[in-house]
Amino acid sequence: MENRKPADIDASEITDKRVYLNRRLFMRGAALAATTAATGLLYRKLNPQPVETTKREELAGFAKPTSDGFRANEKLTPLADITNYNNFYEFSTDKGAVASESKGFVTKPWTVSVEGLVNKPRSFDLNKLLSFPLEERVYRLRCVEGWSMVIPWIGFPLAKLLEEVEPTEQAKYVAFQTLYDPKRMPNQRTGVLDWPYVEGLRLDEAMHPLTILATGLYGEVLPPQDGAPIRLVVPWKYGFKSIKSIVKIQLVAEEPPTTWNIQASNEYGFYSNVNPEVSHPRWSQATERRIGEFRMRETLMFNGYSEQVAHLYQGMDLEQYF
Ligand SMILES: Nc1nc2c(c(=O)[nH]1)N[C@H]1C(S)=C(S)[C@@H](COP(=O)(O)O)O[C@H]1N2
Ligand SMILES: [Mo]
Repeated sequence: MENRKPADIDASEITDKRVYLNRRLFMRGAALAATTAATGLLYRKLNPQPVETTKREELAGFAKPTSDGFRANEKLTPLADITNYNNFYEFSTDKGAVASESKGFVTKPWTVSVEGLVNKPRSFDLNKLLSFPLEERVYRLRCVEGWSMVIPWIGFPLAKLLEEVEPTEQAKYVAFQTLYDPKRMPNQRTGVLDWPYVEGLRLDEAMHPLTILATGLYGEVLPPQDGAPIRLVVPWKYGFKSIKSIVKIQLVAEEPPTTWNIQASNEYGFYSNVNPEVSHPRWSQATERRIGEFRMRETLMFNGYSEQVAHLYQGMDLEQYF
């Protein structure tokens, strides 16, 4: 694939591989595929005004930070690590085995039903979801177990989807649900968690511009192990809030139940904001190890997104609401 000219790439192949990405991102993918100067020139001739200017190499080393927090100024975690060190209990509790256990996970057809306290409840076909304008966001992901990654997600703000269904005045929280289908998610045959996996956000957290629904990463469609075809990403919260393979989103009036809180309520609270000052009962949350590094890093309040999100929790006791 890398050595072929864009003209050699079969149209159906492109549709299949890139169907999740909007034109802007697809163009960048095509540009990256053109490795020689000659094909690069041909590409530029055929496409005189490419909008996307970020090259993968730039992203990997020198992603410039943005004041809105959309782009972290840190080296990206290699794709191989992002796709081979996963938490996704529906497939395996072994982080190294999720990739192989989820291989071939069928995500077509797929619908996400958005319902509850809304004026316009609606089922969104995956194609409709993929037609939302996609953006690339480089976010830190901090797992509650103490490791972290820096991931170039592709997705759209959750707020865009919620605006379409018009939450009513009564809606105060958003509840999310993963697919329940033990035939396709074999580890759901075990009782390791209460299925389906569920998560929740307060409505203002859900509407925050940093909160996205991701459909891709590293310029490619989201691989099964990372939550295909659509998963939540809330960069200032511990990784487990980022629920994968979502099929249902409900607007509700009361704080909804969440999987890890059901599992161990003294260890995992509803908010689960990254907070180096509040320890997990069995370990400190003050430091983390970036995957691929050996040294420990200091964990930052709200995972480094204080400037953007601290106001959401003003006046709240974060030890009580952990
Ligand atoms: N449905 C579902 N979503 C899930 C999980 C899971 O087991 N099931 N694990 C969570 C945890 S604990 C983390 S740290 C992140 C990991 O995301 P990643 O594998 O893409 O890095 O996914 C979260 N989302
Ligand atoms: Mo996690």
